[in-house]
Order: sequence, then structure tokens, then C-alpha cells
Amino acid sequence: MNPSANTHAALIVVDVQPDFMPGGPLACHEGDAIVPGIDALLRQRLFRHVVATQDWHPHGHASFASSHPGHAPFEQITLHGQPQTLWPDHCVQGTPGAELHPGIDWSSLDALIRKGSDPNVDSYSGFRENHGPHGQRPSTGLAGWLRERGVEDVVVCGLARDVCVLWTAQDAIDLGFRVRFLWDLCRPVTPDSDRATRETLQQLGVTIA
Ligand code: VGL
Ligand code: ZN
Repeated sequence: MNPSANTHAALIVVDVQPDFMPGGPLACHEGDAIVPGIDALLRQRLFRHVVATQDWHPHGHASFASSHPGHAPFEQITLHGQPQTLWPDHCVQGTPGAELHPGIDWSSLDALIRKGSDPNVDSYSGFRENHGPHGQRPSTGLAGWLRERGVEDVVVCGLARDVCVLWTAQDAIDLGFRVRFLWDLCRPVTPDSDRATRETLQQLGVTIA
């Protein structure tokens, strides 16, 4: 990548946390394979801004299957009138599995967005919660943080390719940013979803890099 092209670009590293790694409760397929590459990318200091998101749920979060007796992880239910996949308990606030992955040098990070803290609402995107009153999804503040710094271009990577990175890219487009998606520095929860993810991104006008 050409560093001068990134003067005003922000890198958004989505949910690179131990609970999403193989052996964790919500493992992404080969999730650990992206850790060295993201670490190397951050050490190059190519981006004017580096933002990380951190999935950060309270105990008993509404997205946990364990909060819905009679339901199992990966089942879909209706929550707030929309489909909600139920997940294994993951990224519980303050637990080791919720930390930013220790295999990455995070020292260049200049903002950290914690999401999913509302006990009743899931939050895949780094920009907005999944659901809110009157059809308005509450903002995390990330879009304003970027706009106030003159950022128009964002580059996304992390976990999961088919969930939180995808939703972050979709919202970024929707909110007026140009988006590059670092495909090889992402891994999915469901590998079978890759083709659909790619098609969705292409239709949105996201550059797949
Ligand atoms: C994620 C499912 C539930 C993700 C977070 O980071 O992609 N997926 N919570
Ligand atoms: Zn989550």
C-alpha cells in the first residue's frame, strides 16, 4: 500500500479478541491466522489513525443463547422484531477472552470503541448498534470521531468477516466513507458465507483489497 494514499485514512481493526480465535467459545475459522499480519500492518505505521473495536458484553447479554432458555447457540430468534442469531457466551466484560489480542502491538491505537454493552441489544458494527428506538440505531460515536478529523477513507479488517467486519463496512458506506476491505486480514464465523459476503461488498461499492 502506498503510505501517501493513507494520509487521512483510518484503519479500523474489528474485534480481534481471544474469544473469536480457535479454541474460544465463538471461534472464527482460522481466526488466529490474521494476528501476525495485523501486527505487521500496525507496526508499519501507514495510517494516520488506527481504531480498534472491542466486543464488550455484560453477563447475560441478550445475544447469548444462555439468556434464552430452550434455545441453543447459532439458532435464530426474533428480538426487537428482527432476526437475532444466538451466540455462545463470548467477550464478557473484563474477562481474558474479551481483551484485545495480546499477539498484536496495539501501541499505535488512537481510539478504542467498545460495543455490545447494552444488555438488550447486539452491536455488530463499529458505528451503530443493531437496533434502537424509532428505527434509529444508536451511534457509537465513531463516525463523528472520524469526521471531526477529516477522515473520508476507512480500511477495515478483523473478525468476523461475515458479521462484525461486514456490518462495519456496510455502515461506513452508508455513512459516507470510502471503504477498503482487507479480505485476507479477515476470517469468517461461517466459511460458506464468503461468496455472499464478497457479493454484498461489491454491490455496496466497497473495494476488496
Ligand atoms: C461478532 C458475533 C457476535 C463479531 C460479535 O465480532 O463478528 N460476531 N458478536
Ligand atoms: Zn458479540
